Parts: sequence; structure tokens; C-alpha cells
Amino acid sequence: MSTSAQIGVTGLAVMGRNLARNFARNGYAVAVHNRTPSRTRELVRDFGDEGDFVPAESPEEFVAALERPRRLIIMVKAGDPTDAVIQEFAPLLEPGDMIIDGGNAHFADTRRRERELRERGIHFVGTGISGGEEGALHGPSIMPGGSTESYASLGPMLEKISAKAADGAPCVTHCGPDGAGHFVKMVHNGIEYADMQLIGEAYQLLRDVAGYSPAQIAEIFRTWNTGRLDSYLIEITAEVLAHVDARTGKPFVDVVLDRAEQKGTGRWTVQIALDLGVPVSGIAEAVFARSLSGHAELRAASRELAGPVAQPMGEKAAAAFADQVEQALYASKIVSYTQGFHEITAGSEEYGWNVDPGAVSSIWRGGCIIRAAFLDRIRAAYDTRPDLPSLLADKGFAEEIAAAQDDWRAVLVAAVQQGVPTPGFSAALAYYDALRADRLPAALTQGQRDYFGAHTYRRTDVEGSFHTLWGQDRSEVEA
Ligand code: NBP
Repeated sequence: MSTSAQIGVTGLAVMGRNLARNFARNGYAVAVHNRTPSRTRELVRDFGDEGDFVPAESPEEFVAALERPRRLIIMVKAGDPTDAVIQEFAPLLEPGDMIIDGGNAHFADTRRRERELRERGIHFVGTGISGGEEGALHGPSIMPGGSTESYASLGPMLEKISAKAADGAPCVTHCGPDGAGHFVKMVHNGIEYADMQLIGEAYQLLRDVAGYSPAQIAEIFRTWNTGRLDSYLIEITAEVLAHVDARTGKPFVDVVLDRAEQKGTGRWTVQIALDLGVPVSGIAEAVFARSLSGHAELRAASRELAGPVAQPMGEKAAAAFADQVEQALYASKIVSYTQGFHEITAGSEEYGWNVDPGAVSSIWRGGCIIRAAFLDRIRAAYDTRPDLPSLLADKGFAEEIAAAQDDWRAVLVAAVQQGVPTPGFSAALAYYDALRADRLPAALTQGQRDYFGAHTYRRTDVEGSFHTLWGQDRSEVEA
């Protein structure tokens, strides 16, 4: 058996197969393996001429085909299958070898696996990969965690197969130790949910309030895609909206059941944010909006509830409204990313990862689903001030929001008056207004908590914790 392969991929469904082809097309000899050997044979049969593949039908054969230290990528279904594959392969490996998990693992699982394998001297590199099957083949955005030592060996190969940003920079960075890569990928997906929700709300407003057809809205999105909203998601939104269903001749978007599905990474982003105490309200609203859309019976039972029916406006007013929606969408997007980056920095602090948010924004500029011109702005903000406490603290973003806010508010007024649900736009504005508020009703909350539970409060004028004797003479005591 040849021991010539520089890297191996086990798990040859759509992602693993395309990733293996990407390595091979970039000149690497790639060992390929799959639990069901027919997938391995099909890969070599269909794409064997693209590069140097070393097919293996057993784990032993696969491991023996890899040069040392071995680099073994797992691309199987996340969860139990990943543990099963690790248990199968780890006994065949030696200290210094690397197992790279490119699946969508929960970062806590990655931390556990990294710890267990480290005890055996094996590097476990939990790696977020974004870009879907096309990205895996032509260049994804790659978010590896794991040890610095493993990145020194693996990094140059990942850089070669990754997407490249417009300035040529590879869309890969060592995010930090153990679960940092999968954590960053999780938040990427959470932001993706928020982006999609905001775009959906913009579409609904343009349709119901402005009165545009899907084809007209596709044109509006195409125009937006030439400006500051330039992004993959805006681009594909225009494509989807312009598509006409061949079966009925209707706009495609009108024949698709309006129940959004989800695989879990958006939900994880919110669950972890709750644990970390980070307000990611925009991402949460996006996850809840998908959940709500799926409650068909609840929606059917509620359809007769009272409320306004949107009345589309005239052509001239519609054009002006579309400009306002662009402002609202852009401002809300800034808030979504502000919240997402807050979660990344909070996770980094909690787990001691030292994640560089500027580097993360840089590798999201190409290959991944949220790739956008906007990411260049975020990177520039972190370049200017690496310890930026919040994206809203960046002068440029603050000025853009200041310029957008009248329109943002006007769009929400219209949405509320016309009964169009805009949870993402609304949550973003509420977050913005809460942050800039002089006083929040949290003072009242503290008073209530002290009243019913003697939870104590702090004062604005004197140091220390206090409790009011609510049931007695209401005098204040130091707690
Ligand atoms: P799937 O997530 O559909 O997984 C199928 C692969 O897992 C097959 O190779 C299958 O082998 C293997 N597998 C399973 Br299932 N159980 C196994 C076990 N107990 N032992 C060994 N192998 C097992 O494939 P995918 O869509 O290519 O995704 C791969 C990973 O990449 C996933 O973690 C996914 O979340 C992640 N990801 C996917 C995308 C995307 O756009 N699809 C994007 C980014 C990340 P078999 O052929 O023998 O059944």
C-alpha cells in the first residue's frame, strides 16, 4: 500500500466528496474512504481524472495510505456518527497525527473530543466549513480550531483550497484552540439566519406595503446588490424571486410552502448566547420566525384574528418606500453583526480562545453563505481598533446608522400600521435604542425583584447593595 497521500477524507457524501476533489485539484494526493465503499468507487470512477486519489476500502488501508503525521478529515453526519468514526480511527493513529472534523459539530462536543484525543497525543481540529457543496468544491470559508501545532501543518493546505477574498487573501484563519472553530462557525450560521430573516422582511414589506411583484422586487434586490448590501444572499434572493414556476407559470416564491426549516446551528447560537448572557435578539427572532412559520395549525387557527390588511401604495410612494426599506435593512444588518461579534468575543473570553474578530470578519469575505462587501467594512473597523467593544462603537457604522435611522423608524411605523410582521427589523431597532438609552426600566425590574424576593439592588449615588423593607416601614438597609 502506498503511503503517499498528504491528506485523507473519510465520509464521501456531497461535502466530503467535493472537499476531496478540491484538495486533489489543488495538487494534493488525497486518500478517500467511506463507510459504504460504493461511494469511494463512484468518486474515483467519476472524478479520478481530476487529480491523485488513493481509494481505500477499510480504515486500516485508509490510515496506511497517509503520510506522517497523518491528516485525516472526517466529513460525516454530525453527532453520534462523528464519535463512531473517531472511535474507529483513533486506535489506528499515532501521537502527532491529526483528526480534522469538518462537520457541523456542536463546539462543546468538539471540546470534549479534543480533550479525549489530546490525552492520546492526537490533535483534534474541529473545523467549521461554510459554502455548501459548491464552496467545498471551489473554495469554502474555513474556520479551524485546535492546537497551534496542528495549524502549522494543516494551515497551508487549507489556505490553498479555501476561497479567496477580493484582495486575494485566503478565507481561512486559525480561530483558536479546541472548539473555537466550531463556535465561530455556529455564530456564522446564526448571523446567516438573521441575514435571511431581514431579507425576508424587506421582501414582505416591498410586496405588501409597496405593492411590488416578485419580479419587480428581484430587480430592486439586483440594484441593492450593486451597493453597500452587495452580498451572496442578496444576489440569490434576486434569483429566487425572479424564478417562475414551470408547472403553474406563477412566481416560484408563491408556490413554495411558507414553512421554513432549520438544522440546528441557529438554535445553538441562541442557546449559547443565553448561557453567555449575550443579547442576540436578531438571531433569536430569526430562529423563532422559522419556528412560527412551521406551526401550521396554530397559524390556521389564528387567521381570522383582527388586524389591518396591508394596502399597497402608489408607484411614486412605493419607490421612495423601497429606498427606506434599504436603509432599514442595512441598519438592522449592522445590528445583527454587532450581536454576532459580541457572542464571538464573549465565547472567546469564556473559553480563553483569544479569537481575533477582525480575522474572522476577513475569512467570511469569501466562500461562505454570508459573504458580503459589508465584511470588508467590519474588518476595517477592527483594523482601526482591534479592541473595538462593539461594531456600533465604530465611527463609520455609527454614522451610517444615524443617517438611516429616520427611514428605519418610518419603515417600522408603516409595518406596524399595516400589520406586516417585522420581528428582525423591530428587534434590531429595540436593541439600538436600548443601548443608547440614558435610563432603562431595568431599575424598575430591580425594585420589583427586591420587593418580591429581597434580591437587593445597587444605587446610582452610593456604593454597596441595598434592600428596602417593603413589608415594614420601607426603610432601606445595607445588604
Ligand atoms: P451527511 O451529513 O448527509 O452525512 C453522510 C455521510 O456520513 C456519509 O458519508 C455516511 O456514510 C456517513 N456516516 C453516517 Br450518516 N453515519 C456514519 C457512521 N456511523 N460511520 C461512518 N460514516 C457514517 O453528509 P454531507 O451533507 O456531505 O455533510 C457532511 C458534514 O458536513 C455534516 O456534518 C454536515 O453538517 C457538514 N456540512 C454540510 C454542509 C452542506 O451544505 N451540506 C455545509 C457545511 C457543513 P454512508 O455513505 O456509509 O452512509
